[in-house]
Amino acid sequence: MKASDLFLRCLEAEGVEYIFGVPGEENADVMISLLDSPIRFIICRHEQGAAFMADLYGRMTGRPGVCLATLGPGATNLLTGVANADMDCSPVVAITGQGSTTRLHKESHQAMDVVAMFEPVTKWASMILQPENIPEVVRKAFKLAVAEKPGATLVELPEDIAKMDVDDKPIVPGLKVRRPVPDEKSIGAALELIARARKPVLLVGNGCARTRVTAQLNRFVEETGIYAAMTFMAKGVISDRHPQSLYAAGLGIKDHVMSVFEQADLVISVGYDMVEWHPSRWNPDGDKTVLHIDFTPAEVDGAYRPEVECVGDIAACLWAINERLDHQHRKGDIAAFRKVRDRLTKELTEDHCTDDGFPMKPQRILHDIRLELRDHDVLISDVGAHKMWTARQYLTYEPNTCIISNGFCSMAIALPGSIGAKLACPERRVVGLQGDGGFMMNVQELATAVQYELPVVQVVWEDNEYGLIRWKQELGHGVHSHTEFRNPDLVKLASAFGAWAKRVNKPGELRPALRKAFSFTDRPSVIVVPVDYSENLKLTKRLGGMSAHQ
Ligand SMILES: Cc1ncc(C[n+]2csc(CCOP(=O)(O)OP(=O)(O)O)c2C)c(N)n1
Repeated sequence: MKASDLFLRCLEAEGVEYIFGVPGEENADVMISLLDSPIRFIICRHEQGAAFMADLYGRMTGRPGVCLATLGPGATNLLTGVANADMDCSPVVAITGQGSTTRLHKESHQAMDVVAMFEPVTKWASMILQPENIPEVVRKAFKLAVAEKPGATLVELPEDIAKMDVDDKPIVPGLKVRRPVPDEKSIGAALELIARARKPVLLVGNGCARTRVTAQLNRFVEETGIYAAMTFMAKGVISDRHPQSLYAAGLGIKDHVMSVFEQADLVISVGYDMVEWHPSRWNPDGDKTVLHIDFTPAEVDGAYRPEVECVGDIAACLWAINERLDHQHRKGDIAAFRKVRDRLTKELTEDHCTDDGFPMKPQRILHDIRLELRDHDVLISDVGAHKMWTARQYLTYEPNTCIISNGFCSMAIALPGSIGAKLACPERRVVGLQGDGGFMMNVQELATAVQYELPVVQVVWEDNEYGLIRWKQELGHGVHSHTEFRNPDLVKLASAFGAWAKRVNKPGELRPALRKAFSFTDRPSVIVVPVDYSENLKLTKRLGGMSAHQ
């Protein structure tokens, strides 16, 4: 058979349902081979959009999302989305074309070293040099993409290799590889630390959302009475309804939850990636006792010096700890932490949540969206001031239902990401929430949602500005510079794509607009909501300062 046919058979053996991409000349053989494959190709309008779709598909399913681009400019366009998936630990396999191997040693049209370009933003990147290597390269790319910690891989298929004849078969993935369990002694040491602690707190990270360790974590929380703060990417791992949830941590603002970390004599980090919230934020003197529970050993950092590391499958670590809990580990009610929870609960459920002012307050917008989404529906935040509000304010009850890209933090993920999430979970409502800056950055993918009749709902916070940048400049410098822009009429723009679009003109219109948007089964919607960002500085003033890195 032709090498490109074998390539497709290998993707099919991996269970690939969709490839998101933009084809080029150098992918022609793969594209023609697709005609005889059950895999559905989602034609995107920009490779970055394709990578974000694959990112969200991967995050929602736990199976690699697949994106495709051509060589040179197609590959560079793909890069941002692939880097985003890698830093957020979403499994993604990126496929790029390449010129013939006979011309790669010299100056040649569009040919650049794509593998080298992707090496810093993937776990593994490789060119297929022989058609006989296809089964191994594809299997390895998929295996590494899902292995803890998951991330992105790249497979490059040069056009002359894709055309060759080959007689081979895919390597079919074997049974699921069980993850290693932690060392017994480390569990004993962890139990001792917990027994000694008077005010321990859990810091729950991204690793808990993707492995669904919720059952063991909830059991631990129940049996010990320990309170839990979630990073942005772990929102919902312990439900915000749980009386021991301290909601989200990591805002960079001195939010109330910080006082818990100040008082804690033991921080139990579980599946925590420091890319989300640097330990110097919650451990400025580097002297806190830390218990590290994760798939991998702790990163070396002056502010993160775990006394004990339990390394292995997170659920297995927690199970092993849970099985040996006794009265020494039961902390009773830590009154100071309960007060923080009570204060946050009041603030997050009452302050401005029903405010009638217009433009709408961020708190009211998120409150209204929450009322229209069921527990398992999905909200995907973009990156900007709205992300800070979403992280703090959007109460989350199940893992992976409030998706906040918090590693690479690229703008413009929400719209394409919602397409990937909807294809992965067609039965759920999917909302992409973004600023007007992020919306305009990948607005072209609205055409993709229209073409594939996907009822994804975009909520666009309109302030005619890069709001977060203004917020931070004003905090750091007392003034702002070059943050304002002029938008087109976003409703007309969205309508021109074929989406249902509506501008909210008073607060009471948002919920009916959302309901109308959810009533469509075959059409995307865009709801433009003017937002009152004077709340930004008010929030930081109330809480006291903001960090530089978010
Ligand atoms: C691709 C990319 N470019 C630039 C940035 C830096 N950045 C972070 S937030 C932001 C402003 C976002 O503005 P907007 O989308 O309108 O959202 P808002 O802050 O107003 O809610 C910028 C420019 C980024 N994170 N990603």
